[in-house]
Amino acid sequence: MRAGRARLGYGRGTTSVAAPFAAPSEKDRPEMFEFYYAPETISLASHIALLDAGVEPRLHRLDIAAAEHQQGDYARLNPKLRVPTLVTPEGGALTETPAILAYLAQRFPAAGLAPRDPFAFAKLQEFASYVASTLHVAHAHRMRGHRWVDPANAQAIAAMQAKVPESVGAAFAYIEETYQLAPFVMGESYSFADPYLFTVSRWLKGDGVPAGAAPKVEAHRAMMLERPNVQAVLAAQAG
Ligand SMILES: N[C@@H](CCC(=O)N[C@@H](CS)C(=O)NCC(=O)O)C(=O)O
Repeated sequence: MRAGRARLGYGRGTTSVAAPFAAPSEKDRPEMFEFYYAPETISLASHIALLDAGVEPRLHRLDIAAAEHQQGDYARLNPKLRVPTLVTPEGGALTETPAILAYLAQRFPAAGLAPRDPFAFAKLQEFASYVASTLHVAHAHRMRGHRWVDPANAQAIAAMQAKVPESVGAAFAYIEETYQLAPFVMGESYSFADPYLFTVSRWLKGDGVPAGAAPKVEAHRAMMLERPNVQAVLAAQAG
């Protein structure tokens, strides 16, 4: 793990009634966010939203191929053994992309990452929930079939992989038909749906979805690539 200056898990006990010291007062808390990510994963969405919110987190890069997310302090911080994890100045670790995105939108309302109207906010959550629970899960069947069947069952693993172009393609077809994507997912206003869609749309080719199957999504990805925060995050994650 690079950049290991974080006190991993430092927030876990500070809010506990059993903590041996008083939690810092609101004004004394450091405005430092710690962000744990791995390149080319879903953590890209939260990373972009952090910059959109004006937050420059202390970054912690994890090497998934080396299983760094399954070991040591990180495994204690996020026992689900996944990325991303955001450790907040409030003192707690936050996981699950939709939760991180909604938190940033509410913590930094001036960034305009979500509408304030409750129904419009719920529609945004509807999009994020669909991406997390349907699209992302369909995508995971390509590389992570062992989550659902015995990895020794090569036939079952291959059958799950073979279904990915269709299941991921169907999820993108639903998004293509349902959302405005003109220019942003929800229409004229940028929201946290945009970095989220940008991130998963980078998987289209690898998941075997035929080129041209989702032209609005492809145009959205090209538009997002022009945004300085997207470029900055891609450069930071590549470096
Ligand atoms: N529901 C979680 C999913 C997180 C997730 O599955 N992340 C993947 C990377 S895209 C991961 O950490 N994979 C590591 C592994 O499966 O060992 C979210 O939306 O944040």
